[in-house]
Amino acid sequence: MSVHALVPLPASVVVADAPGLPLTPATTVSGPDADLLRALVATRTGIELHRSDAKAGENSSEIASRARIEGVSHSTPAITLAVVPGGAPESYRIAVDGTSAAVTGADPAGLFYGVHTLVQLIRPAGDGWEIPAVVIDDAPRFAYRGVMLDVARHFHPVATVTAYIDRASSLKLNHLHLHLTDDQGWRLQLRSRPELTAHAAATSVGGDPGGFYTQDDFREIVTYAAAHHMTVVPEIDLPGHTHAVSLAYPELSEQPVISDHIRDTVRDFGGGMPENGTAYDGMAVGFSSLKIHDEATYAFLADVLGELAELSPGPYLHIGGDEALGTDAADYDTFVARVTAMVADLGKTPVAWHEAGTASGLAPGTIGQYWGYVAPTDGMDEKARGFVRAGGRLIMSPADAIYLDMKFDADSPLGLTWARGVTSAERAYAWDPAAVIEGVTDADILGVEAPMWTETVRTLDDIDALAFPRIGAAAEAAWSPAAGSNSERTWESFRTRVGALAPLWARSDIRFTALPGIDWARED
Ligand code: TNX
Repeated sequence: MSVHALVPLPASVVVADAPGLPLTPATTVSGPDADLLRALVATRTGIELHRSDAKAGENSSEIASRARIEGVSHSTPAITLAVVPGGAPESYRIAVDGTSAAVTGADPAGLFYGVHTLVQLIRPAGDGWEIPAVVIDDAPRFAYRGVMLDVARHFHPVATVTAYIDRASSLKLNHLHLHLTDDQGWRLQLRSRPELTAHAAATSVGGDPGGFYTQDDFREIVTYAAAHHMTVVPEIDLPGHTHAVSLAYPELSEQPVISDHIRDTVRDFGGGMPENGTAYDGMAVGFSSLKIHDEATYAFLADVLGELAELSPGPYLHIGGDEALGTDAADYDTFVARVTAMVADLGKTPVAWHEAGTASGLAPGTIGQYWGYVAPTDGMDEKARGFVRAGGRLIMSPADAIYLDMKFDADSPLGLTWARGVTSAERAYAWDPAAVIEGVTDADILGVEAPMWTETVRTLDDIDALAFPRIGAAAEAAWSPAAGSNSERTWESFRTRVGALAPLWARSDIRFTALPGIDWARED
């Protein structure tokens, strides 16, 4: 038997030629995350597992061994969950036989991932359900495994963000990068600068409604993410992508720089020309810039970044830096040096898009996010290497592979095509993070992130349609052993494994797109 519906592929799977564990209402579950597992099993199968409670004073490994013994001696199928410290961070082990399943995580995140793997293993057996007999040992390749959601081009309410956290965390992704500001809107309420959301949050692309997160909303997202072992990485995109700031603070903004690209975008996608002080609802990029030589800009950023650092418990603050086409190159360098230093002084690690890698004076240790192609063009690889030279590492987000906002089908109204046209599931899969930039190996790579820009994306259904199944390829690039190191780490295997997740996704209300090339499983 193959490794069934496992995505991302675990480091080691040994399938036994033996009966699996029957899943019935009599099957018991104990230990931390028992309620999570019960909820997921109910979604997948409709079965309400029986919770066997801990005895007074028992620790988790005592519960595990007692339940194992009880499970064997009574032949009552038993699932035990436990945290047993000692292994690699986020690692877990699953051992399933005909009477018991034990999931042990090296830490709470590892246990959480083990539970999700166990749920992926569930399959129909006769009239019921079972978990096949298997031993899995698993640990991540990269520490940073992310998704990005652009809440600026279209605002997405808290409920959409938490639903995306559910989805991403179930695939072992552990960072949620929120692109909180752009030309079209400022989406985070700040006490120090209330004018931002008062004047610059009302609309989205295409004249659609806008919105913003109150501080409580933002804290709710951070807390929900943490409960799913995800860290929020907030981004304030600077010094370009800042037209919205001109609605609240016109004195901080340069006049828009109108290039041929802007004229072409208006011709192809509609929308008006950007005009300072007026909400921008088009899709052009690269026309706006903050004033680089005005101290008021840095007073503004001290407030914004300072408050964001307070609100955000995670180690990273993303300062954007992409497509600052309206900012002179020398000014851009000055700005990047100054703002990455501000972030470092706040005790956070700055993250920036790869353009910033060329800036002399980049704060040491700044993380770069590469968004060029799998085969780099236009010196984007050299820009990315600048971060490594400055003592930082890279987050790999190759646009022609894992930009989830690229079209999956030329005829769908969803998505864009600038990154080498339609991105098939196979193209999303067939790349390796350490084979993109010459000289950049696993040690230089912090991880992998799949961005979702939302120019064309209005709803959770739109997000699902674009993200699924290609997000599975991104998760595998981030978590699984490198391509070539495992016989199942191939497109041929992935297309079967990811297709086998269709029933789980359907029952979880994930509106995935049944892309061609994948063996979609049916369960009637
Ligand atoms: C490029 S990738 C952008 C975004 C757009 C995106 C659309 C990057 C750092 N910037 O401003 O939304 O393309 O795919």
